[in-house]
Amino acid sequence: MISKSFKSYNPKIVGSYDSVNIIKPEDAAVLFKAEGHYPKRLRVEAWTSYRDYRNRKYGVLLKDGEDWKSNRIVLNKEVISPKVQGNFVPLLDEVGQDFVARVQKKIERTGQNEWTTDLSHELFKFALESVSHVLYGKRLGLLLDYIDPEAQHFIDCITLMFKTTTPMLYLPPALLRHTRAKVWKDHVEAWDGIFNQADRCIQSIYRQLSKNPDAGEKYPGVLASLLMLDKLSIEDIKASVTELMAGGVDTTSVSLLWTLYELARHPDLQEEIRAEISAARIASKGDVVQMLKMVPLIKGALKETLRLHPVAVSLQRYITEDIVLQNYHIPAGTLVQLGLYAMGRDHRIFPHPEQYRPSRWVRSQSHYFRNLSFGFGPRQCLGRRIAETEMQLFLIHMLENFRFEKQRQVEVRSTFELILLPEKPIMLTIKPL
Ligand code: HEM
Ligand code: 2DC
Repeated sequence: MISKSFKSYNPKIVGSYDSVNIIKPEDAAVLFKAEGHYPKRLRVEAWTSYRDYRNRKYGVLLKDGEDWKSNRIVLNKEVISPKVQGNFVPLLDEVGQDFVARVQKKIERTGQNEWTTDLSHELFKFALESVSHVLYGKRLGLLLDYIDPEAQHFIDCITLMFKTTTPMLYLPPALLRHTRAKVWKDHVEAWDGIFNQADRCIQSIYRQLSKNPDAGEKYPGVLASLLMLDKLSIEDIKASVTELMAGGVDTTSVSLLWTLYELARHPDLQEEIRAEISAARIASKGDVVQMLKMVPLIKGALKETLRLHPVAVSLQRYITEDIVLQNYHIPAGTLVQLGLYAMGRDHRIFPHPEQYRPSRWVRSQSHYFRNLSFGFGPRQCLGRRIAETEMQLFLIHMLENFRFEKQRQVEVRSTFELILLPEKPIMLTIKPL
């Protein structure tokens, strides 16, 4: 018998919305069974308002309903289906190797056989170089000494875009726009910078393809594949490719920084993972796709990083049917939020949650609705395959070449700038092996 009932009054008060909040895997399972055929999450009004204001199409991130579904099905085949991983691996492997060479050069320049630094800016460039190589099949040259100022501007715009989104979660963008608030102006400038740079990249591939349409043997990248497939309108392709390019920078770079931070704090674990990598390197005999199937600890480390330092503080869905959670009756249409950060640190769900233990994902305990960092189901992260492959290859190359250390055992916490970021710079010492 159900004793309690949750009612959504939806009072339309500025700066507030009703939601039911959960953290348990069992509740997550009930939630995702009730997400319907067109799963819908909390709408980020700042993002839709910008597109409405500039008359730009929504990409898959912001679309809903049948329009979302039909676009997403086409994109899935090119971006997240298991068969495309083989195409991405050589592209991402090359960027990973170049990053190692760049770090080696930096170490040489210090003259001290080590380099102590806040790697975040280098990681932003690495992430943009990686996602661009996959999307466009071309290098931007961000790991060279002198880089295109436009590309650096793009990186700065993404950070500003996330930062200015946060206040607009609570104040309606329409209001801020009409009162000419600075946060709205900055937000518009940030998206303008993002769209201009993405437009330039997309135009250049489009022109190249119309001049020379017969495809060679080489994988041409996601954008060219979508254009040749001819299943989505050019405007739809542009909108989603822009979102993929923008979504591919801060997310993976920050996760990699957190991973290096955790490995610097756990030297024994670092050694253990290095041993796994060298065994996999030998056993796979130069086949990198094979090699990625032999590194469970690396994969566990990335899951562990995202458990303690998730990019998204929560997942959300509007449920499409009535459900029961914790003996509460929740009516269809209610917004339900799953607190990812809270779940990752709850001792009832993850024993000794404060410990960074990649092996917990390899053996022991149940993983039932616990691995949710990229979301769940048909609406999960579209960039997941790119992100995972990029991060795994990065860690493989970096751990094959360097040791990571930290000065003092200071705890770095997270701060919310739409995505979760380290609250202060993380200083690492990098030494050649
Ligand atoms: C959506 C996490 C990297 C593009 C999402 C969602 C999460 C997430 C939690 C919402 C999923 C849901 O509601 O179920 C992450 C994490 C990343 C990452 C943890 C890396 C560590 C990326 C990358 C890209 C990307 C590299 C682009 C290449 C997107 C897009 C969506 C999305 C386009 C919206 C998908 C849709 O609405 O259909 N991501 N993401 N993400 N992400 Fe990621
Ligand atoms: C932020 O209360 C907190 O992957 C809000 O790559 C609820 C919310 C809604 C949507 C979430 C957002 C949070 C965090 C950032 C996410 C976003 C959906 C996609 C986005 C999780 C949890 C992200 C970072 C995308 C961004 C792509 C964009 C730059 C084009």
